[in-house]
Amino acid sequence: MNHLDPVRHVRGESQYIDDVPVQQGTLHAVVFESPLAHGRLRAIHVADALNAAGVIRILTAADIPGENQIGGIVPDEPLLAEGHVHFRGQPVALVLAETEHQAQAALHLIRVDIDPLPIITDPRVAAAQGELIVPPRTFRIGDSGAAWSQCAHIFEGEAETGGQEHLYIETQGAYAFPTEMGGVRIISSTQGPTAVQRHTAHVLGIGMHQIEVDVTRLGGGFGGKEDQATPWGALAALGAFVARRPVKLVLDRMADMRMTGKRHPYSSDFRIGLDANLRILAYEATFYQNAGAAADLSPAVLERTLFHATNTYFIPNVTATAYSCRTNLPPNTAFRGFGGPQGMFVVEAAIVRAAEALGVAASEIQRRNLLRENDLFPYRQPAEMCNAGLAWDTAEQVYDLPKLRAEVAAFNQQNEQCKKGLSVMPICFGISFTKTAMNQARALVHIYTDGTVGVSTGAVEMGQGVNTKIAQVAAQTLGISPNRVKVESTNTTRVANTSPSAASATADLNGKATQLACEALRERLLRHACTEYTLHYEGLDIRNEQVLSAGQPADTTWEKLVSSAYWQRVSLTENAHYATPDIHFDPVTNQGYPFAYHVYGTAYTTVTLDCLRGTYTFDAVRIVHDFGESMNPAIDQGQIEGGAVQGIGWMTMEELLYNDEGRLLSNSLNSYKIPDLYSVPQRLDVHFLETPGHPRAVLRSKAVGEPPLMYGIGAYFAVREAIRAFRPAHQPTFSAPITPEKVLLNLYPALAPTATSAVVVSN
Ligand code: LUZ
Ligand code: MOS
Repeated sequence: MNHLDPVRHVRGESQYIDDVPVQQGTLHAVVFESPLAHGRLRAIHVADALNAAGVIRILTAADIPGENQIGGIVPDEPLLAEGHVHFRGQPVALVLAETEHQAQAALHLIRVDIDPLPIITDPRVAAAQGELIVPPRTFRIGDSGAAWSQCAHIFEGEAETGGQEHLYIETQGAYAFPTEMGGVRIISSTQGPTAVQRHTAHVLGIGMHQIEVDVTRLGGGFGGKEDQATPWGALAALGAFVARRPVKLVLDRMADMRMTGKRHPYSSDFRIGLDANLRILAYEATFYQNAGAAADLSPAVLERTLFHATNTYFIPNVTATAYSCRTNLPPNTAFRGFGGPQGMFVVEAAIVRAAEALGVAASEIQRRNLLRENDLFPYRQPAEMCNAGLAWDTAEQVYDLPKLRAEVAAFNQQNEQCKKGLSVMPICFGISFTKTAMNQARALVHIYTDGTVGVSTGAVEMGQGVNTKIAQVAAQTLGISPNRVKVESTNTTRVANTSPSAASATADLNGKATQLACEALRERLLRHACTEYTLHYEGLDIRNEQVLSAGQPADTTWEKLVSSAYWQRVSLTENAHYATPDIHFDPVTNQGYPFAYHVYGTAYTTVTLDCLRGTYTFDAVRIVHDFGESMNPAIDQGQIEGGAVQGIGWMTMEELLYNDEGRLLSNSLNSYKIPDLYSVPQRLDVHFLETPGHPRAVLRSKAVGEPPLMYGIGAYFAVREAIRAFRPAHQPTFSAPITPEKVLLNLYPALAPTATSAVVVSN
């Protein structure tokens, strides 16, 4: 089945927030941002701006009727700054005007008095000063301290990964409408409609039942709208609540880049110990997460870093500790992989450090330490239905690793100015929200009297194709054509208390709920058929909209059956609840069984490096991926391709830069480079690993959202290999992204800037 949306997308018919017809009386909102990264907020002067043409109101923290608080895990984030400012771009005031242009013009007339305070942008500096968001966490198995004495080889080092801008094509935004009895209806570009509802109710000081949030689709989310759609929804709602007029708030691209958080940069230390046979005996890692100025989702991201600290390897003695460090940057947030990629980069760096020092291929160490069936992760869940070895072996066979290696070696022999590099990147990713309670979903299914079907769930469509999958589940379970099924907007009034569409788990959770609802309806209709047409329940079925009795067409069709059920007053509506079975996790002991299952895979990345210019081209990324029994291979392959390229961008060209004043320098697409047609791999192969899938995955079709991003980590190590082909004795520091500039500095260290030639960036 094709993805339902792309035809509408390319025709421009799909509706995003900015396409919603503007209602008469709508006010346009823009946000006044803190011009400083840290300080005491003494006064906000709005009188001049209030006199500007078209300006209706300017709202500050003092206008908030409820509590000025939108923190999720930790209540440390005001909706509008009060008393202090903690990052540049922090919302301070909301201007409401008749037109967006008038609102923008008024921004320049607002002045604030701020007494500057010291600014921290570096997570290690924050940790040294005790600026932690939550107490540090440690995952431990075995006794790494005692294991060092048994190691034949021990290596240590540091590894850094940068942030990443989500760059969803649709920027953040919301459109809020006052409703009767003091409520608000919000159209929001959010992955988490319930989060917008809950926080808005809290800010307005009213019940959640007074707030309705509706989401048709997003133009991309990638984690950036899991928590951080909330401020814009709440601000628009605040405007609508106070002014009693509709309020539209859509960030322009540069405002979005300045004001919103991104993937967390990490700075980490590692120590790895191996025996004489290259088995990893011990691993210690310390992670410093740059959380930004408020907790947001950082503690959960930090936890997932620890869950994935050993990637797809079995290591018997592990101590991994993580610090969530408060800095004066916008609060960093969920981004595809959710801390997992940052943890996996460090263990891969440790393996590469060992391999380079020992003069063996990194893949030799990787292969010998792959997880096997029932090996324990440091959090004590066993690797069950473990496909790590199968994915590795299949890649070797399908893509002929020895031949690829020989080609790279031959090329490097024959070329001096260009060098090739090849990396192997095996991955393992746990599927479920690590907070067990979030692994629940509901589906509300209506069958209409003409036999068409409406399905509502908590799943948000953001391009990933979840609506198509839900329509498939409903159609397959009911025995009807997907053309009869409509997946409705995600709406908090129809389906309540939803988890965000996140953690790769959306299709599993909402698809399973849809399946349960449709199974109940199907059974009810078949029971009705028994009495209505005097048939035996055993052997009754619906296939292709035909009722079958013991395999033979009965004298009724789907349409007739539905209609007769209605006239016999049989309910054609079902609401089902699904909660992932078997999972649990204790955040005190850091042990349990947190994941429904794991997804595995292996990627080979080949790069050609121009050693004169420092530029590189990815020749090929060759992937073997564990889809289970894919229910939609076209959508799933698209997720793998997109994820891999997004990961390559993070590891190579996407360089997020803040200066010491906490000002974003890479603040537009002029200065922040993402993969385009010219920089994607020339060839991207995806091989479907043949496995029976997993019973906790919807229709045994495994989650595909986040795991492929981590194939992109291979891009970093492929470029590093190519650098070392040019300068064999050189061991670059582990610092991603490995931009062409960093490549050049590694190829020609004499080019490195001295203190006196430091780059000056003007305002
Ligand atoms: N969001 C969340 C996530 O709240 N919990 C998670 O475990 C998670 N994992 C991946 C992506 N988003
Ligand atoms: Mo996400 S990083 O699954 O919102």
